Amino acid sequence: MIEPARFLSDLHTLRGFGAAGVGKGVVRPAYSQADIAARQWLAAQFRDAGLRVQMDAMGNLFGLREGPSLLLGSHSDSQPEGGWLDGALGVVAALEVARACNAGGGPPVSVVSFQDEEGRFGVTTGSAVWSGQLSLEEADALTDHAGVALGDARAAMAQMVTGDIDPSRFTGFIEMHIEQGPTLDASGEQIGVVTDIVGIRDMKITFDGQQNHAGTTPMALRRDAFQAVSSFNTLLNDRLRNVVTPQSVWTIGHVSLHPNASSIVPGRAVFSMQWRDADAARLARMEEIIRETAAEVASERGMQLGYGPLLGLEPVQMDARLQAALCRAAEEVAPGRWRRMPSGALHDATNLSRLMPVAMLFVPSIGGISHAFEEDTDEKDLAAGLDVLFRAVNSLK
Ligand code: HGY
Ligand code: MN
Ligand code: MN
Repeated sequence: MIEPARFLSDLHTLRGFGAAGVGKGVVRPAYSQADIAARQWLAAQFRDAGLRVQMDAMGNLFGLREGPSLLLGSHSDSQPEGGWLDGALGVVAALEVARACNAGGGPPVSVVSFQDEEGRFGVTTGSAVWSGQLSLEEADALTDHAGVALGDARAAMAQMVTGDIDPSRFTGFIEMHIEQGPTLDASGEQIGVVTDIVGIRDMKITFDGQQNHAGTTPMALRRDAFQAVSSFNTLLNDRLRNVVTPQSVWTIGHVSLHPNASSIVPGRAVFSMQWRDADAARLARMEEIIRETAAEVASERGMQLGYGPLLGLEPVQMDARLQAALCRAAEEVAPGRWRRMPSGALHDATNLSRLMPVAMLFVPSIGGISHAFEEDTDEKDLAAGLDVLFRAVNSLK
């Protein structure tokens, strides 16, 4: 049987790798010392659960049952400032269910923690490579905001790598996760069964103007890269309004100004442009508007315009049979207190849907907060989610 106390204790132990900030915050980006230490600890737990530990070249960590098995898991890397549950919950719940199934004669369950789901280098990078969406060579060339290449970063984990893991050994994938939004918390419900996951596009945009003296350069003569970003943002918000729905989102989350000094007109701005929607055609229309607006601002303000690679994932549907198993289990554990819902956050399940049937379940996020140190979930809800996962897995025998 599952042991909720052991599961919660493991979650708190995992939080200890990279614990930071207020509340239960975590700083554990992909390939950092904290991430490597966490994966070493997870590998030991997988081994103790009777699983065979394997890691591929990207750093995706598996605990394998022999023969065909159902794969459960998520990721254990974090955002630059993250919470203790985003990803970690799905990995530790998978470990607990695998332990219970192995010890109690349940169905064969394997466990995974994917690498760089949080996109230090890309978008769900580890599972994108494992699923064949991205080659290892392409991934190695991706750089983080500090200019470090993934190929160099992953060398820090090389001693743990054992080799490739063949996806065809798995019969399906279920990922448990926090909702990371306000829906379940606001409605007082305990479980969300995911119907589909939105699509995403992400690229870096560069405006190159002219670095100059902030005291002597007349306003009319400036080619100020920050002013270009500011104008782009205002125009874009206005123009996207005609094509988006209330569920469409776009974010400029990282801006790097050069040389970033009070008395220098910034000559260069590099910023992240990310947008998400459930409809691939709308994602494409948003891209057109983004590129048109950037080109217009560049020409009006005398900027050179550059784009990084366009990264993205398509919107995907969850598997009907696995979803039905989760719905039945949710009704047993939380009668009348669960719902079907889409996911506005990205997950490794998107990439795995190319390889096998996938499904996801959510538990509430207090105040709808995630990708922040304040991220949290009531431990009763964490335990309820674990119970739903365990029951669903057993019903799939
Ligand atoms: O950004 C996301 O949706 C995910 O947490 N990586
Ligand atoms: Mn996550
Ligand atoms: Mn996340």
